[in-house]
Amino acid sequence: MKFSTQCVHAGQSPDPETGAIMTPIYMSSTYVQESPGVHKGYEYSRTHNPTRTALQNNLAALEGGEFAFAFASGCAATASLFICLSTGDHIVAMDDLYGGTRRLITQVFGRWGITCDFVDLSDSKNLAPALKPNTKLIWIETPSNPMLKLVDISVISKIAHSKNIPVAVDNTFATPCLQQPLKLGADLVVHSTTKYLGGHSDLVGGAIMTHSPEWAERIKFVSNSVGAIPSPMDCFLLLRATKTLAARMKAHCENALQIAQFLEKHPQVERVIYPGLESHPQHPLCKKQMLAAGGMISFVIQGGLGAAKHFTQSTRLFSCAESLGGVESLIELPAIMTHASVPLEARKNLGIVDGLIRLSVGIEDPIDLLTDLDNSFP
Ligand code: P1T
Repeated sequence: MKFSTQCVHAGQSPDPETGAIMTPIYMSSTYVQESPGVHKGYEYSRTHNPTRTALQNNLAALEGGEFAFAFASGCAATASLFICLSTGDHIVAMDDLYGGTRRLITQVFGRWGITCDFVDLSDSKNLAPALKPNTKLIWIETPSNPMLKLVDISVISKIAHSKNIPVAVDNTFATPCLQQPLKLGADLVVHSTTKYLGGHSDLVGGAIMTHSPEWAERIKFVSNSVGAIPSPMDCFLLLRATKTLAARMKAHCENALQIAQFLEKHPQVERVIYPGLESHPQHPLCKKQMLAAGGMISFVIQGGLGAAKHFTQSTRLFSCAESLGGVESLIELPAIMTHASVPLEARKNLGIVDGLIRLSVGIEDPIDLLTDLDNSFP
């Protein structure tokens, strides 16, 4: 099956009882057993739920993995993976990351004796010198949040695997529509399904996909033990949303490319960061690794924080809000919003300056979006 067909059908079949074409929302915490221990595969909804099962089968198919596990948020998925590590283990993580992921690593798992080096893995040569005898996980975001740096997943996976270290890729920005890390050699894929997979800014969720039975066992155990699972209602909403993922991503990518080209020519813009532009330092990797460059753009406006705030408050269609990946366009300032928890020194090194503006380009008409941006410059 091709990707867009999988989006609509994978993991789902009409309800055998009624023929309902949409997977029912099984709002049930428990399941009646025929006799003690004899059941239909469902005992208790922290462990299994039929709506979640359908969603997980759909998500596994989209990422080309054997297994998928749905979580209550992207952070819950990330934390459930890090919980599989032990005190004394070391992580090598991409230096540019969602601020909440960095906070989780340093301020939560740091207290448990798990250490991490944040390394610029957009240059694969930086990986080998960062590895330690106790390195147990490589954590990548590509494109990264918010600087949209790319990491060569297959090269990093080869280096990591030569030392038996697993590679996890947060594929939230690209989605499996544009890039399938498991097929490129990664061991684990993590998503904030709140974003493009959910697509409508109406749910918070996360997921982990893998083709490794060993990792699947570990994650299943943690998911059941910790219980950071999504509700059946959220599973339904997400399953409904992934049906249109391919169609939505096409519109996001087409709109974003036009907007990036417009911003690049604008005299009041200092710098545009979009992997689909030839000016992006890793444009060749984008063409090799991704089907299209995605719906996220970062740019630096002339005039620093004052100008950035003014711009963000002037747009009419782009709403000022955290998050991304919904059908509606959003605008935000990473330095004081999504990445405020990143230490100032790290923000400076990464280029998260006060004038950096991040756009999540929606699927509205591109003419309207371009007009909105054009009208918002002072
Ligand atoms: O918000 P949550 O569903 O818990 O997902 C966390 C997360 C994980 N990975 C990436 C790449 C993310 O961007 C996020 C959340 N990001 C935002 C809320 C944001 O505005 O960047």
